[in-house]
This record gives sequence, C-alpha cells and structure tokens, in this order.
Amino acid sequence: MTKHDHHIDEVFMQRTFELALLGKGNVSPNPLVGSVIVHDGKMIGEGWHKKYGEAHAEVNAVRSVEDKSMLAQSTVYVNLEPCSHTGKTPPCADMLIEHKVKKVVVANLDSNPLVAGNGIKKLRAAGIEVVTGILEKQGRELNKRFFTFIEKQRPYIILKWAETSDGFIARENFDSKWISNEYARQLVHKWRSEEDGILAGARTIAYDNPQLNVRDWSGRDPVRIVLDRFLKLSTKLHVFDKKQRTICYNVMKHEEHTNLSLIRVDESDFIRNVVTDLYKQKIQSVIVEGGAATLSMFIENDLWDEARIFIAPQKFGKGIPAPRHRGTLVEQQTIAGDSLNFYRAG
Ligand code: AOF
Ligand code: ZN
Repeated sequence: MTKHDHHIDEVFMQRTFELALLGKGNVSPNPLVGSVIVHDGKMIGEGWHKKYGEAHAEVNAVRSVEDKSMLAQSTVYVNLEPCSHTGKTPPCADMLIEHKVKKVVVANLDSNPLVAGNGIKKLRAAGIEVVTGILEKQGRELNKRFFTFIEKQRPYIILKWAETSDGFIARENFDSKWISNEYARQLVHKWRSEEDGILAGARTIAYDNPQLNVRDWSGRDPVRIVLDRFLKLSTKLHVFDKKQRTICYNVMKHEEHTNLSLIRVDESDFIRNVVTDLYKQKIQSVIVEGGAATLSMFIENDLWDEARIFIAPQKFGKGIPAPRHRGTLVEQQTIAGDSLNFYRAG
C-alpha cells in the first residue's frame, strides 16, 4: 500500500466517523457506526446505524447505492468490523459477501464476543481483501462508551464536580451551590444529555433536591440513578417525581413502579454491585454529579474513566475537600473565568 492509499483511507474513514456520530443518542448500548462505499475513488453510497435494534451502518450504506452492480468493484469503509452474528438483524459480513464487494476497510475490531474478529475472518475466507486499524485510536475514542461497556461489563463512568481554587467541593454545611459559573452549568446540562444515566448519592439529593434532568440544553433526559442504601430519602424529592425514569439502588427491597425502580443489591461491595446492575440495565454511560463521598467511592474502587473538574477562582478557606484522584490531565479549557480540566483514569 502506498502512502497515498493510506491517506485516502484515512479521509474516507474520517467520513465514517462523521456519519457514525449522527446516531448519537439513539443507538446505545450499540456502537456508533458509519459506512462509506467508494468506487473508483468516488463515494457512491453512505449510511449509518440510526437506531438501536434497526439496520446496521453497512446495510444502510449498501441500500443507498443506486447501481448495486458497482459493489463488486467497490471498497466498503466502516469504522467497526462488520458483524458476523445474527442479533436483531442478520450478519453484515454475509451481506457484504453476497454483494461480492472488493475490499473492506475497518478502523476497529468489534470487542463484542459474538463478533470479535469473526466478521473479518468471514470476509477474508470469502476472498475479500480486508484492511484494519485505519484511524484506530480515533475510532476507539469515538466509541469509548461502547468499548468500555462491552469490555469491562460496566457503563463508561464520567465524574464531574466543581471545586474552589483552594480545593473544596462544598462548605462545611455541605452547601455546594454557586461554585462554578452559569456557563459551566449550561455545559453540564449538555453533558447530561449525552449520557444514558446521571448518578448522585443520597446526601446530595437530600441537600440539593436536584431534578437531574436537562433544562439548559435541548436533548434527552438521562435515567436518574440514586444511591440510597437504607431508603431514607423523602419520596417528595424531585428525583422521585416519576417525570423521568429513576433507579434507586438500596440494600433493603426490590419494587417496580412506573418510571421508578427500587433495586436491592448486596451491601458488601455495594458500588461494584450497582455498576454491574447498570450493565444489566443496558445503561452504557453514566455521569456522576456528586457529592464528595459518592465521587470518592467511585475513585477508590477504580470505577471511573473520565473526570471533568471545574475550578473556580474563589476560596472557601475550609469545608469539604474535593475528591483526590490519580488521573492524567488531557485537556484544559477556560469557561468565563473558571478552569475546566479533563482527566482520564490511569
Ligand atoms: C455493525 N454495524 O452498524 C453496528 C454493529 O442486536 P444487533 O443485531 O443490532 O447487534 C448489535 C451488535 O452488533 C453490537 O453489539 C455490535 O457488536 C454490532 N454492531 N455492527 O457491523 C453496525 N451497530
Ligand atoms: Zn452488522
């Protein structure tokens, strides 16, 4: 392969990422997948996975090609290895083989144990040339939620908090309002709309009575996840208003209501049991919004992937210290005077 071919592959792969992103918010817990079909250097079709349970990206891309006879001389770009299993839809690898496509170019192998390299094997066994690993790192990043969910059997976990420049997350009376500015708050609402679940501990819910929904941004509301071991929270709190689904993890009892599930898990290893159950509930990603004890519990148990931390210029002098972590700083922004630091675990 020449350097030129490699560059062309990257350009088309980049396009599959753009298409894949159009599925954001509608495909979880499936991956974001886009596909482009190229004939003689020209794009003749494209498609993406639009909705959970519906057609995969390659199927939509092939459908979009007017003259199907051109497929035999075409290259199919897809950011995820074509599937080899019959799930809610038939295997994409078989469909590509039936159309006798010439070549398939992939960014990432599918970690789903039902696929895991079998899609590529099937294609090669049928005599189709397969190239893998094009923009692999970007592809892993695009589907960080999917890969974490399927490889670690738990949601992708984002921790979020605001601290003062002297390292406090709240005052001594647990008042934590007004640390970050209003632009930061709007950004947080955008972030809420991007994840399947939003989680908070009992103390935060009792003190702040948060709604845990999306108001300052347009987008869907995440499932609210409340940790209340002994079911001490008042049912009059916003999170129990049944306007949006709430799961309340506890060690007392199991009960199902419309838009409210009380789920009992074992007390030993509580937080691990919670994330394991979230996997069973197909919640692919969670943003954890507090408070200090809950955030620290995720950190101490190594159950986190990202931390997004606002640092406001003000000082409290004393109060509840911000959680400590050993993440790696990957990005820094400034939002109207507040710093915003992005960390990755490890
Ligand atoms: C692809 N292209 O666009 C997607 C794939 O239940 P199903 O049939 O929708 O299968 C879901 C699994 O298929 C998912 O976990 C992942 O392994 C793969 N998703 N594969 O080739 C796609 N969405
Ligand atoms: Zn498929």
